[in-house]
Amino acid sequence: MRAESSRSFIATRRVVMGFGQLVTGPPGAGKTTYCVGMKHFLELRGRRVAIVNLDPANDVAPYEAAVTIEDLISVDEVQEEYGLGPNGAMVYCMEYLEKNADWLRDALAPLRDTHYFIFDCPGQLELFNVHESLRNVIHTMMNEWHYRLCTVHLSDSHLCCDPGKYVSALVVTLQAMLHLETPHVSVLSKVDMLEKYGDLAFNLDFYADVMDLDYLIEHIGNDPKLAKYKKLTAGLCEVIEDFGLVRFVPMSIEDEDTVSRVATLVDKSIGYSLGAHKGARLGAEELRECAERNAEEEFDLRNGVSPAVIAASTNLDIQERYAPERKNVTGE
Ligand SMILES: Nc1nc2c(ncn2[C@@H]2O[C@H](COP(=O)(O)OP(=O)(O)OP(=O)(O)O)[C@@H](O)[C@H]2O)c(=O)[nH]1
Ligand SMILES: [Mg+2]
Repeated sequence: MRAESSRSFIATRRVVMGFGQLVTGPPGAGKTTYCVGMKHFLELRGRRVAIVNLDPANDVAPYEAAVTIEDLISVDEVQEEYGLGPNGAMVYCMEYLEKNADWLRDALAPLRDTHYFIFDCPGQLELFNVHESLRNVIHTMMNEWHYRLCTVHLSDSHLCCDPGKYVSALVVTLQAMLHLETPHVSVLSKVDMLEKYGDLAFNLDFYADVMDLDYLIEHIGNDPKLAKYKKLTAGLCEVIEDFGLVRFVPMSIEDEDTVSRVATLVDKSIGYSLGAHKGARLGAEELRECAERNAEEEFDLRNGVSPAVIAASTNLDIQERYAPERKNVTGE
């Protein structure tokens, strides 16, 4: 009798899960390009991937979306019907999506058991930093529909070339992490362009690891054009350091190693490696075996080297490939 009731308890807990990434970031950060590149990367490794377009202004997307918000609402229609500007219309579209979240649930349902989702999100900052609708839809997906989602937040690496812009990228990224409350991988996109973008004051790992920001404040203080922002920058840097949450993974979509690094971090953050879609239906014993196997494989791959050391050496590799060496944080 007891065995039967515990079996039925386990049965009710085994729900079909969906897995995926929400791709966010400011306009032009490379979100749509990333969706196409990551789909290609994962498909070559045998994963079935569906891109979901959640950007109602994405009229010439370079992919065939499995699901697109344009079947529900489009920015052009809203602008025309309600006389709104592009920003207001986008906010309206997200509120409409929230009110019609069932549409999204039904559109994803036929694919969730077989496909991994990549959600191409709009670039309007307030939608993932302040406004509630997109966040509420994401939370409904995670908490009610049992999706495991990781936000991949892109910031264009050209922002590293200007200390003020870099600090603003840190603030926007932190704000998105705190607002969306999902597992989060922050990416510095387009690192292949670093050399063309101009001079970096410090090595790439300084920007990627968000090292001691006092050096950045000092650097701003030494520049007559930026000196007046020193106090403001110091205040913002203090907030960022107090939270201690923001780190970036440098990535170029054409560089397989860097894309692989992002994919691995995302998989770990949502437990995808634990038997993929089947993970939701594995028993406790199978899950334990799966986790042990993953840990062993990871240990072999790292050959006993700590993740922090691996990350630092990878950043140096990327720097060598795409940007001439700069000062280290001590300015030498
Ligand atoms: N060199 C280089 N260019 C890139 C990379 N990723 C994206 N781009 C380019 O950056 C530009 C903007 O990319 P999109 O993917 O349209 O950016 P987005 O974030 O989707 O833009 P919105 O949807 O307008 O917010 C395009 O010209 C891309 O080709 C990259 O890794 N390297
Ligand atoms: Mg786009």
